[in-house]
Amino acid sequence: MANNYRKNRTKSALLSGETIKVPEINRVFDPTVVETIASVGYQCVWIDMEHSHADFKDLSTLILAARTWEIDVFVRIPHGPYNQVIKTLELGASGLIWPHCKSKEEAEAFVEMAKYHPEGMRGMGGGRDSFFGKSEKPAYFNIANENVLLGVMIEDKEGVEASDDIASVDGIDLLFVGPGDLSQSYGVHRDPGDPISKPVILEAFEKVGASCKKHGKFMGTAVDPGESMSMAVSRGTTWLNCCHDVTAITTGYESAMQQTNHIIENTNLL
Ligand code: 3PY
Ligand code: MG
Repeated sequence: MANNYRKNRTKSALLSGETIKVPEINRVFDPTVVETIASVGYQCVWIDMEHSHADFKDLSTLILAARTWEIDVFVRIPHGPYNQVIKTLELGASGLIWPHCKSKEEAEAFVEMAKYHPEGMRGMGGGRDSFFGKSEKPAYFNIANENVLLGVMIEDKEGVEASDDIASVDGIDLLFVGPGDLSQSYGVHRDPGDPISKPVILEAFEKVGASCKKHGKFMGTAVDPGESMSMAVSRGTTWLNCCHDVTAITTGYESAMQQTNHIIENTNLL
């Protein structure tokens, strides 16, 4: 049974040098959104439980939908207690993103909660990811530890200052720069179209990038396709949150309205 553990394809792709495009679901928690995302070729999806109203029932349904298309689910969990970590993993998430990480100790505590012994002390449950407890032990513990992807968000001055120490923590795979909160932390206005262009943010970004490089960790960020994305890619970012549900829906509906208006205004009646 343990050998049937669902492999984390996104983590393997990152390890083999690929750059991952990550669509976010932040507000519309319907399995159809997951299926639509998978149908256009994304290999994973990010579900936000930090800012959103999604609950664990929503998450369970979304993960099932993702499994029908064999895509990975990464969940940005609330900056909160241990139970949020293990419940999300037991539902079958391929990885977790911990917001507002400010220190090495915090990153270590996160790994401790999310990995089984000997890498951590994750609690023993009997969820979907362990075939409801029927997986073979200890093989399952090793496979779960190896497959889970753990990311921490660097989105505060303190996190940038500690980025070298944070990146040195075993078990952390990804340092993800959140340009919105980071701008706030540095007291600069976030330009929505170009959020990492401000010199102080770019400098912070480069510092985090250097820490990732030094410790062999992946770097991620969330920017719409544009100048900031080019800056991020040129500095070694291989995890790109590039779109979210509300933007995709808005853009699609807006564009259809504009095109329809154009046709109405430019078509002569026969
Ligand atoms: C931020 O920019 O603060 C984020 O959290 C992006 O996901
Ligand atoms: Mg943030």
